[in-house]
Amino acid sequence: MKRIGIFMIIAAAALVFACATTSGGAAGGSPAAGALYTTDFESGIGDWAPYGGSPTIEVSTDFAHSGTQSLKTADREQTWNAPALDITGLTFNAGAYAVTCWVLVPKDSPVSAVKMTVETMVEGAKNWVQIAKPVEAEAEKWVQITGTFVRQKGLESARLYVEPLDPEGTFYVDDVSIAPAPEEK
Ligand SMILES: [Ca+2]
Repeated sequence: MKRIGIFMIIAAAALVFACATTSGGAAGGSPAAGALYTTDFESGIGDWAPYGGSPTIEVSTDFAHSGTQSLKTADREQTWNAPALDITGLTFNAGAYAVTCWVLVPKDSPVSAVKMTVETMVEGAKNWVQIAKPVEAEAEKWVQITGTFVRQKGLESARLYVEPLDPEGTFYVDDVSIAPAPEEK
């Protein structure tokens, strides 16, 4: 009886320690509060798909900004051969959205700079809106890209993509976040 009591105390203490460790780790790496969408590509590719032609996109352990995985894009032939995410449903309400991601370019890649673009459809007309200025790439160093997407009236669809300025070259994306933002004046 006594032995069981001691065992239960040890088990309870271990459980408390495990919970404390887990919540502490999550708090340390959590994205901006109130984010509508985040991914760190640790659980897979999610809803990301190739944009424009057929670049290869896949979760990779070559480089990671968080955890051990990021999204690799290769086999590109045009600047817009990129990884894309349909954000039509995420930006349901009118307003502005802060979008951020991290990008890494490997040493042998010709990618010099990367920006973010949203393909929009408004009343049947397709448009391509640059939502983040190009950020210069540095070999094997993560750089952050930040921008603001303003949802227009009559928006029918929106697809976010991470777009290099160069038509060829492999690059990696990690830690994408979309959150409501005050409109830029
Ligand atoms: Ca990651």
